[in-house]
Amino acid sequence: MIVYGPPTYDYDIDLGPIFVHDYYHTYYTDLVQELMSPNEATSIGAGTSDNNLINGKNNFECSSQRTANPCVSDAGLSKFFFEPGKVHRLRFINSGAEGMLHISIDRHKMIIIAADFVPMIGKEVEVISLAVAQRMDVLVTGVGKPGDSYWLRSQIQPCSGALNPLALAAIYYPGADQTLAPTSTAWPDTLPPCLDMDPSTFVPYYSSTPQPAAQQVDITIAFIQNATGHWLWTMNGVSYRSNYNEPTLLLTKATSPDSPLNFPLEYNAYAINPGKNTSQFAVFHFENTVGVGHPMHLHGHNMYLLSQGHGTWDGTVIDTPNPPRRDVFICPASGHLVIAFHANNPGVWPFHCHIAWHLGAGLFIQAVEQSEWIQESMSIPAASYQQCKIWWNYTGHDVVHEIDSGL
Ligand SMILES: [Cu+2]
Repeated sequence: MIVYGPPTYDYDIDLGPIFVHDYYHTYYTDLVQELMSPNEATSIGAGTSDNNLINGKNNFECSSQRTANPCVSDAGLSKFFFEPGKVHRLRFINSGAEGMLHISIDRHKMIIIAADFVPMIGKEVEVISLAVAQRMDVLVTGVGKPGDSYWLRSQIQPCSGALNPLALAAIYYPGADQTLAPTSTAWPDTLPPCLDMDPSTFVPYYSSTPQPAAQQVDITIAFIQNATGHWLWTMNGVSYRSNYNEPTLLLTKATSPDSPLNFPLEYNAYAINPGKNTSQFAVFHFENTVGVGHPMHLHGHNMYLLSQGHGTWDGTVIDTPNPPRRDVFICPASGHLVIAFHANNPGVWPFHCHIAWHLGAGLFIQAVEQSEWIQESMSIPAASYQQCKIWWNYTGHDVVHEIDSGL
């Protein structure tokens, strides 16, 4: 789905969404069962992907399959078409499970104009970094001539195991022989692996600066073995586990505004109530004790980046107006992430790592934002209640097989 907002930069040709992602020939539930198992002592929750795709395609050598599945070798690559001298808009989406990507187009520079749908002041680069769940819109001028062809490259970063880390797609100019593979060479990739690009890359087009926060939540991320030896991710010592029968929003509604919110521990619920009429900004501060990074995604908001890097937070923040603002930032390996957000959107908002098996093994919290607003002035739509009733009825006579956190 493309949402057309007010245009910030002109372009000639919209090539539409381009899905880039790692790909596994094993089902999620089988992978997560294996990764959480007590036998996986050293996995830190990382699987090995079979392939890396661009708009659903990349060649694969079936003899390298680890499990016997129906398979066609060299099934083909995605193709894109550029016009000489025209400006093309490419809308990259990392819809993968784990792999962080570096993406580039041989001989063509890209101008970043949006990150996670937040319009940015145009920034020219040769390579972009895209973690799981991140999106980036770029403009590319057709510097080739008729008959030319070039590679579009998407490279899984070395923090993830990958049988085929490089995905290729072909870009053809008019008159090019589409039966021939391009022979172009890649830009040198000088971006550091498994990290967001430098914060100076992202200057939001519409300037906005967070006010001092009235509330700060500190969260420590860890990877532990529970009593049965299974591997779980924890946030402040608790691994998230969902209970579909008792939704957080309904529990919030059922609590009187005068009473404290009281959720089961495994809900990982944090009340965000920085005040209705005073400052309405809140801060989340993550310390990652594990040597693997996490693309942290907050629902319902664009976040302001305050600090991000290796090692523990020293308390300093990006103290410039209009800091980077988007909805996924990486919390680096053995590092920290500090973000601010405007707590003016009452609701129950997930804040989680977007790596599938980290989320599935509990790396998830819920921000219960402005609970008084929810209790006093929000109403639950009848259709939502109806869904709950159908679910309650179903679980009254059937057991739901749920081996992960439920997310
Ligand atoms: Cu993670």
